[in-house]
Amino acid sequence: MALLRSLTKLTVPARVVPSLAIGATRVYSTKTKSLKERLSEIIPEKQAEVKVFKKEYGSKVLGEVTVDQAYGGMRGIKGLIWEGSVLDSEEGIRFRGMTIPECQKALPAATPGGEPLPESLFWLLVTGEVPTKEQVDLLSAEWAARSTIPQFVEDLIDNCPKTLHPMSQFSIAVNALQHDSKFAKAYTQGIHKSKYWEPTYEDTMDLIAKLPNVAGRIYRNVYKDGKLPSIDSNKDYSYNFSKLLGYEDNKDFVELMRLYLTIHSDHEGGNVSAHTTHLVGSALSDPYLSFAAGLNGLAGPLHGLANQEVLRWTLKMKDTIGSDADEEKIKKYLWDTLNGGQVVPGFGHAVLRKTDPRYSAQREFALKHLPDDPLFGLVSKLYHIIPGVLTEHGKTKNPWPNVDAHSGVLLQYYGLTEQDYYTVLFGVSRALGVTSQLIWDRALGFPLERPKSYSTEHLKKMFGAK
Ligand code: CMX
Repeated sequence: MALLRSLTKLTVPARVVPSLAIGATRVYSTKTKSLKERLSEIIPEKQAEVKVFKKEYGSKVLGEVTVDQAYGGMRGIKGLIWEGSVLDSEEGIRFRGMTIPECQKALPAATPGGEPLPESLFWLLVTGEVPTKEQVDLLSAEWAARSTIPQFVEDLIDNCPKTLHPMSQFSIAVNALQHDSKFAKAYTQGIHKSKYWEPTYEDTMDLIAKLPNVAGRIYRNVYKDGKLPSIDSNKDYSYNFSKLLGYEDNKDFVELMRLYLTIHSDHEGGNVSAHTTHLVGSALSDPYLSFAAGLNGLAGPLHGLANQEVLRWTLKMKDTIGSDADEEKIKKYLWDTLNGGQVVPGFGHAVLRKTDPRYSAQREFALKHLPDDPLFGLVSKLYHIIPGVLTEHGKTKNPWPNVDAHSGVLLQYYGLTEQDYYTVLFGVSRALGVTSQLIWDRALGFPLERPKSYSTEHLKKMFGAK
């Protein structure tokens, strides 16, 4: 506690970025505070901004909804607010207005010119501001100080059978952490709704801080001897997570983890994990319950589980047709997958219509650190073959690779070959994005989410169909 108290006193200058939600460029005070202090200043400003915006533009129309969209997974329906990031179908993701390469340039890194620290991305997502290195260090120390998990959660994880999928174990453990939810406690004690964001923030900070210990424990139990080192309070989040996984001595792996945790964090609000977390949170379920629900969505093969499926599919292909198979053999293997009624994992996207910049960022990393890795060579070859085959197949609206097409090859290069575990890494990162929005959901007083549904019979009557 003494450490936390002294941390919140530190002050250093902050820089400025555009506030994307409403589109205005906002100049904030240069006097620096802790994240919570800074947030306490920004929230009333944002509340006022949204109030004025809604008053003037509240009745404007965002779009219409067709019957096809109602049957088609609500694709393209504009009905959500998400402050941290906006996805453009051609350009890809922007975090608070910044592209991935812009983040790589502007966000503080552990070493000059290195990958951004995910702590800095979290600060950006929550505040809309690029933090200084001192602010980021403050956050690293605060997360390390909050990282311990209760004994009963450790026991719960230890009692899971090794055969239970790591994502199921992850979800169980996050639900169990809810035992100490400050939001749930404050709600029971009758907290005023104007103050909801504060215990939400506290839960968010605790939750993120504890994830490496949860995820690390699952990894050590399922694949290793169950013994876990302790977190180093002088190190950053990614170093500590790498340490818990057993990779802290490989500085390139730690850098990969920094990049990985940064780019998988947020992808606007409509994807399954983000939308689920937001939806469950709208019932005032606390951040643990909300995020656990999001994790269950991330565990689906059309979403986050695709990262394990990609490596599995690629290695199976390699075993079946050989690592030096020519283009014709690869194409035949692809057609066999498609004709077997299966998807080619790692390709396609519900919104994107070009190569995912998160894929490109990982490809850049591979070109820098593992240019001669044979599996990277195969992944590069597939990048040139799969889009053509998917286009010829004629179904997918986007034949280009998504984030999941590249992460496995990087992880296996450094020895993290346990594919079933890959979605857990995605989940740790996704917490940064979805919980920063939960803070804003409560700060902006978003209500219970409740869209309207119809039965087919009702729709048919509505349009006079037979
Ligand atoms: N391989 C084969 N068929 C594909 C395909 C792929 N990679 N991507 C899309 N299609 C098919 C769809 O299954 C659909 O077929 P039906 O008409 O028979 O139902 C058709 O093409 C149209 O789909 P779409 O509108 O282009 O794509 P959706 O928005 O419905 O789905 C996604 C998007 C990601 C689920 C889909 O592209 C897919 O299944 N990709 C493979 C799995 C994957 O990589 N998921 C990870 C996405 C990123 C993430 O969330 O982590």
